[in-house]
Amino acid sequence: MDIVVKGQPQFLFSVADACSLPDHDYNEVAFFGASNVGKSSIINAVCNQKNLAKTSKTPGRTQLLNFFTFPPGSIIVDVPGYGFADIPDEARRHWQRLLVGYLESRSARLHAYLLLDSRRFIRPNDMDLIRIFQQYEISFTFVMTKVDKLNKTEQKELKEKIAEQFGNSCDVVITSVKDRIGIDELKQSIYRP
Ligand SMILES: Nc1nc2c(ncn2[C@@H]2O[C@H](COP(=O)(O)OP(=O)(O)OP(=O)(O)O)[C@@H](O)[C@H]2O)c(=O)[nH]1
Ligand SMILES: [Mg+2]
Repeated sequence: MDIVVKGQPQFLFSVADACSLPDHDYNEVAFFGASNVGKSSIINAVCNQKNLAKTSKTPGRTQLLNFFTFPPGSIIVDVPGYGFADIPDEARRHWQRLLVGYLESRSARLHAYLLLDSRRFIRPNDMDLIRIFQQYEISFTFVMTKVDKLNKTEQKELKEKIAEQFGNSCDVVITSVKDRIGIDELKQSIYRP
């Protein structure tokens, strides 16, 4: 399949299983995180569009990888959220197969953004994913979301908390889509993952 990345960011296609993953020569970055953490919202923010990636108040419904162009040279992937309490077992297994298949096929070239809710910090599901990233040697950046819900002191403590747990060398961007904090920084890092 020929993928052309130019003009404005646009939706490309959705992929439901790892064997239908497209091949291409662009940088690929993917947004991971718990349901409702703000993945689709942040993709819309970096793309400067309101409804490119679908956002919702009912988490955990879609189990598709959604691909978008991010001109001049990147592809963005919106990965289905995890950790939604009522998800049926079959859907959970499907998600795991999709995720592992995706990471296996992309391991050498992918940069991941792991979104964490600033109020909740790292949870067991996030830790599981970090281990999978490490297993496949996927480089990743922590993206703290919805920081508008914290006061300034709490915002400062966030970086320290992450550094305490993962060392100073890890990559962290603190963001709020609502107050447009950290969005340009994130955008720049997508150009140069
Ligand atoms: N206050 C605040 N709310 C936000 C922010 N970003 C997203 N939200 C809200 O959080 C909710 C979930 O956002 P989504 O972008 O749909 O989250 P998601 O991670 O894509 O969720 P799933 O696709 O279900 O996994 C929506 O109601 C958003 O409006 C933010 O920076 N600040
Ligand atoms: Mg979403």
